[in-house]
This record gives sequence, C-alpha cells and structure tokens, in this order.
Amino acid sequence: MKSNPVAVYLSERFGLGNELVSMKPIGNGHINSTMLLTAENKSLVVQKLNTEVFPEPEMLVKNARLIEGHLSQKHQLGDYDLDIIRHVPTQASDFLVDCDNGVWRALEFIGGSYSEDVVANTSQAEIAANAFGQFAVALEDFDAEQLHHVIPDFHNLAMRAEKLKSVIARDPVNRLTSCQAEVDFCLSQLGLVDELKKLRGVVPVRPCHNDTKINNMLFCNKSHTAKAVIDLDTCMPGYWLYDFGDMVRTFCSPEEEDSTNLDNVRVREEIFAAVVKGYVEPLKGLITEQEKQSFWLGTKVMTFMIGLRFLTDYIDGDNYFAIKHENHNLERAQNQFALYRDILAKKQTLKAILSDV
Ligand code: ADP
Ligand code: GN1
Ligand code: MG
Repeated sequence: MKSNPVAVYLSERFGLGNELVSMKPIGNGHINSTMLLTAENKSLVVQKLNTEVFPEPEMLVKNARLIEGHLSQKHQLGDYDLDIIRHVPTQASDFLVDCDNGVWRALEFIGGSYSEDVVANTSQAEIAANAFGQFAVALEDFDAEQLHHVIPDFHNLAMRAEKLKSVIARDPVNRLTSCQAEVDFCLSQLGLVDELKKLRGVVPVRPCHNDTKINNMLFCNKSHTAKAVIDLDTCMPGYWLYDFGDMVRTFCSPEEEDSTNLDNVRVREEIFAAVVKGYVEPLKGLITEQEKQSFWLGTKVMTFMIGLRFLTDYIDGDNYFAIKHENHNLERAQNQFALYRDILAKKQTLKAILSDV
C-alpha cells in the first residue's frame, strides 16, 4: 500500500517514525479535520486546524497548554480524576506543523474510548454531565483572564443576532427566499437578548468550556464511565448557563443535531433531569441560587443560538461549519429550532425539574 505523504511527514515530525504509517478520519467535529495517525503501533490524534475559525492557532495551543498544566496539577493533587488531553511536541519541540496548506497539531490519543453523537440513556447523560461538572470545578481557581479570546464574543447572542441581520441584508448567495420562515421565527425570538443582558452582574463569570457537546466527551470502552473532557479550544470566561444549555441541547434530543426527522426532535425530560443531577452535583458549594435559576435561560439561549448560527451560515453560503450536502446548515437550523420550540412547550416541567435540585 502506498503511504500518504502528509501522514508520513506528520509522523516523522511528531516522532512516530516512518514505518507502517496510516491516517484516517475520526469523530464528527464540525470545525477541525481530526485524524488518527498511526505508525509502528503507536497512535496520535492529529488535527488540521480551521484557521478561518481560529486565525491565531498559536494562541489556541497556548490556551490549551495553560489548561493542561492546571488540570495536571489538580490531577497530581488527586482533585481531578479524568484523563487530560495533552498536546504532543514535534521532535524540534514545536506544537504546530505547517503541512498540506494548513497548520497541524498533535494530541495524545486517548485509547479505549468512544464518543457519542446521541445520548443513549439517562445513565450516560448523568455520567457525561457530571464529568463536565468536574471539569468546571477543576477550573474554578484557574485565572481564565490569562486565556486569549480565540473567538471574541463567542456566546454573545446580541452580536450573533447582528451577524444574522447583516447576512440577511446582503443575501450573498440568494438563499433568503428558501428560509424566510426560519428567519422570521428567529427574529421573533430576539427578546432573549434582553433576558441575557439582565444577568450581567447577577451571575458570576467563570472559566467555561463553551462547547459541551456530547461528542466532546470520551467514554471508557469497558466501564462506560467518563474518560476525558476534550475539545478545549473554546475555553474562555463565560457563564455556567452556557455549558449547561449546550449539554441540554446536545444530550436531550433522541435525534442527531442534523436529523430531518423533526417529528421526533424533542427534549427527553428524563435526560434533562439526568443532566441537571449530574452537572449540579459536583458544583454544590460553589453554584449560586441565581446561577441555578439561570440554567433555564441557558437551555433556551444555547439551543436557539446554535440554530441562529446554522441559519446565518446557510444564508452566508456555508463558510463556517463543515457541511456534507447543500442544505445541511438549513436542516441543522430547522432541527435546533424544533428542539427550541419543544423546550418552550415544556417550560413548566423543565423549570420544575430545575427547582428540585
Ligand atoms: P472539533 O473541534 O472539530 O470538534 P474535536 O477535538 O472535538 O474536534 O475532535 C473530534 C472528534 O475526534 C471527537 O468527538 C472524538 O471522537 C475524537 N477525538 C478527538 N481527540 C481525541 C483524543 N485525544 N483521543 C481520542 N479521540 C479523540
Ligand atoms: C462546533 O467543534 P465542534 O464540532 O465540537 C462549534 C460549536 C457549535 C457546534 C454545533 C468553535 O463544535 O460552537 O455549538 O459546532 N465550535 C466552534 O454542533 O464554533
Ligand atoms: Mg468537538
């Protein structure tokens, strides 16, 4: 079999050698190209970074290494049990390699693990939410202000809404007529911006993961317990309601984020209860009453905001999220708005679950 020259080059640079080299895609991330690189029976995860999304890859690596260092200290003290995702240096002690018209980094491969795109049951939801809670607690005494804002205003709904309005005004690829209903719905929900503004000064700004998707968690193949929280690229100061809301968004629906089976897109209340239980348990003693109450807003905001971001990217001509077919971003937006509508419909039940913790 002929070796892929990119794989061989990366393998040599990251010290795996140049014998029996193979490289194959893993996972379903929307931003970077993630590959498993194997040579001489050793494996690394290598990622071609999306430099449109992360224009300063060296800052991305710097942030991640600060977090790695902090978590490693916690681990040594016995205060953080999960595996830590670590960057691997090249033979020349660099962390970034230019290759194939892009910038690559390597991460230690966490073997014996798997990720999920849809949560299978309440136990899995509670385990994953608990792990994200442990991660939040471990970062509590980390000075997140040291982190470079790799994507400024990442969860700033007001700014996201302005971007939507600007792309609507331009309609660069003439797609507006094909999504007018979604646009109208989206614009009708922007009262959420003011609801969020009211939280300023009321809930604390904390180090956050900011992308607590279920597939940013690795589970152990054997015990099915949590193995590692991954994808630390968007760790920045934020509100815990963002991390909570993103878990609800990605854990609670029985359908994948891009499923077009909208009749089945809904919040599974029992999974919601498991997320609440799993996440809040490690935060006890730290979380304030106002923060707990803000989780309802987080549930609405995160689901709505990702729908809005998919819709914005669709109208813009698919420049941000990786897509697999023409209407992919529109379908994702429709899916997230269906989930958001179900969240609104189940307001009483979900709020009651939240007030029980
Ligand atoms: P993206 O930013 O594109 O979402 P991720 O860092 O989340 O990229 O990686 C995408 C997928 O690759 C994950 O969902 C997971 O399945 C797999 N993965 C990433 N890093 C590792 C690792 N260190 N060990 C094992 N699997 C990994
Ligand atoms: C992206 O990188 P990934 O696939 O874990 C995105 C998140 C979105 C998510 C939607 C840096 O996450 O903000 O919520 O897609 N990450 C970035 O699935 O924009
Ligand atoms: Mg990811």
